[in-house]
Amino acid sequence: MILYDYKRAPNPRRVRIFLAEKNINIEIRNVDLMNQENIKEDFLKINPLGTVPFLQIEDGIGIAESIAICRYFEEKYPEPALMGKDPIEKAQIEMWQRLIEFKGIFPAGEAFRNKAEGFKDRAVAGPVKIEQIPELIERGEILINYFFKFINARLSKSEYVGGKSFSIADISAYIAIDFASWIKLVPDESHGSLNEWLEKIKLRDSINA
Ligand SMILES: N[C@@H](CCC(=O)N[C@@H](CS)C(=O)NCC(=O)O)C(=O)O
Repeated sequence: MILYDYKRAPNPRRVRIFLAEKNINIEIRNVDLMNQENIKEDFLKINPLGTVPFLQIEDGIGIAESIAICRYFEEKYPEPALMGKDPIEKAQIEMWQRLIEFKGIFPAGEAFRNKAEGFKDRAVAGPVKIEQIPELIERGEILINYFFKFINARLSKSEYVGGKSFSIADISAYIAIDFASWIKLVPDESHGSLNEWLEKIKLRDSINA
């Protein structure tokens, strides 16, 4: 089994943190996104989407999408549970996880990829050439500022994003906030609960995975 990865990219990091939390060690292979190795023929034969993370389980069986990869490991190694234990917990964690992707990770990606010089014709991940649209930078930034408020409000009522315990929703929220910092957006002191939570999350060993 091989996990295709790129150390500096946000989505593969979600999977590495998830694996570290569960103490799972697997072979990891670097795909050099900066040199566009992900859209060269060799990698497209492995994952036609041209994205990482990608988990190759065996010949002909592979999984793209960070959360689908995490789901596979959660099913195989249920402890510690990072995607909920009972129907309510599972649904709530999934709800928060999805909200974080839509309201945090996607806008951060949109603002970053439409802004960064190095992504001129790569505004969307993968093999299709897409030009940058400068207006999307502002839209992404507005949405991220709203995301900070949204998640701060949640954390003023809940110890962790998904509920009473650490979960995939915290991993995704941490990654969304880190990704936003790439375009210099950070939650200021008005987001007290969010900043307290951030300090707590940074203490976890897995976070440096
Ligand atoms: N929704 C996918 C997103 C995967 C994705 O966009 N990965 C980025 C790295 S964070 C990538 O592979 N980029 C390739 C590119 O820039 O062409 C997931 O959660 O895994």
